[in-house]
Amino acid sequence: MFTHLMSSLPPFLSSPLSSSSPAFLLFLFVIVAVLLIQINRRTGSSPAAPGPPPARGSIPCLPWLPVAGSLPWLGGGRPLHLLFCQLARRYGSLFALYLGPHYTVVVNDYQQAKEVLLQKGRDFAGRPTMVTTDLLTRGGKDIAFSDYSLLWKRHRRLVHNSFTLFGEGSGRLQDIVLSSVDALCVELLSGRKRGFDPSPAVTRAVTNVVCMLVFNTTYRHGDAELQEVIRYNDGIVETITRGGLVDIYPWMKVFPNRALSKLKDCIAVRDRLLTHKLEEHKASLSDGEPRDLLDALLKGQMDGGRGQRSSGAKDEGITDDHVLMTAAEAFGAGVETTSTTLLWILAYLLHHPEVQDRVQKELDDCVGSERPVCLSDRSRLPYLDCVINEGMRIRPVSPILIPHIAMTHSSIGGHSVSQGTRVLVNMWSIHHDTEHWDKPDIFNPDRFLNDQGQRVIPPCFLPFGAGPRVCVGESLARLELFMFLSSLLQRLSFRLPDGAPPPNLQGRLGVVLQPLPYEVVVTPRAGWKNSV
Ligand code: STR
Repeated sequence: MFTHLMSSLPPFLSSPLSSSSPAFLLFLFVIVAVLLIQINRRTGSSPAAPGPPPARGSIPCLPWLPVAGSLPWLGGGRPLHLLFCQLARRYGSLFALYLGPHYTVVVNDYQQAKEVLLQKGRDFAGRPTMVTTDLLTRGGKDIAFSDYSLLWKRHRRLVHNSFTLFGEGSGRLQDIVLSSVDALCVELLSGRKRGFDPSPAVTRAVTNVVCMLVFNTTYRHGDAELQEVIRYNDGIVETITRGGLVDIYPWMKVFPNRALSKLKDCIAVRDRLLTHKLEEHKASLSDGEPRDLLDALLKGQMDGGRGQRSSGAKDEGITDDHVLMTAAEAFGAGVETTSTTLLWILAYLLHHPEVQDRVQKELDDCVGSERPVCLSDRSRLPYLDCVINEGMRIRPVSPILIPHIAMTHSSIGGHSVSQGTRVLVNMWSIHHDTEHWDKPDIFNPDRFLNDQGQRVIPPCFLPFGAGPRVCVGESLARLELFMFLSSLLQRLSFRLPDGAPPPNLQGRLGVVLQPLPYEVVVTPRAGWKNSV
């Protein structure tokens, strides 16, 4: 890491000491160490910070070095969620470590997660400042990464209200998904008969749905603007790995950094495109129904602005920047999470053809092949819902959620936690806890059904998080997953290419937990009357 760093140091740092000399390395190390110790003192985050009663216990904390934090003790290489599970077995379900300079408490157990997210949700609703997400969100003008504040709450409410316009009651999302599923089926059926990677087609279809929802644009296959959107989005996903280097070591941003410049380039492309859409929307905004999320946000911004002005705090309202960042985030989150979840579920269906058969039987019995599935069929398709839930349990797209920050002095499980401490909730370990789940590593959708065949949702199933920071797009995401999966399985069957091994289920942890690429063979189902 340091060799790479040295080779890219700016000229003013490489003189008078040669950038490759050991003396320079030592000099750099000492400067950084001193700085970090200072920062750490100022934030006052000591591992066993004595707190007011009743919380006086100290959380077991891994050793740390001023620069590398606890990382040298962690046995590198493993994805963080799995590493945390391993550490939880050694140190207990609640432990602390230094991620770089940041004292971080990790929660691995349902009761403690409930405390952090729900019972003391307000205490822990803060977000840390991170280099990459600050760039991505213009310093926290979004929902997911911005710190807790009154403005954030108002902004979040606006986004929530705008989302409900497209949810359950409106039928809008249903029509949008149905229109893009046709094209997806055609594309999947034209794939190589010997097997192909379904990921580009699925991502394209989901991107199309989200474009329609956010700025009311549909793209034809191969459209240049759609390609550009997919390219910049991929670039952001690739360079914004949560817990990645720059976010652990904020000082690294002063060095030339290829990932950071790529991220900046992608953000510039995104901003150009979205600003154009925003201007178009402003120019054509009418009093009627909002055409899309951007319209809804603009209308809400105007209403909210009025309320704001009357309370006297004029410049603290929801600005154009907020609207833009919300649209960008709804877009990024909508694409990444839904496409990844669909690809995980497909991967598991290839491992369990009997589950696919059972979903298709349920669809045949309840919907048939004469008409498309619609949202109102959902209550009659319990098994399909269970398959979606089991997919999100066994491979949550966000296995350690987004980091939380203690906004005040508080406690978890009787242990004191001082203000400013980072808190990570390891949802992976909660979703794989043998105390709550029978054979958690097995894909078994039936665990979401009771003896009478009705759906049950165990309380420790929290793929969208919970509390004040719960995913604001949860119900849209569930609707979209239902519409996509039901429509696909009604029309098509998925199987492994002859002789191919089933998909690797380990996954790769970046900003979301993605399946590794795999191949499928897609065939049309007999009886499906559509043109596909
Ligand atoms: C994906 C790429 C992009 O263009 C924009 C975003 C911003 C929102 C992010 C999203 C990302 C990845 C998935 C996130 C989402 C906010 C909530 C969601 C992190 C980086 C999850 O928590 C899974």
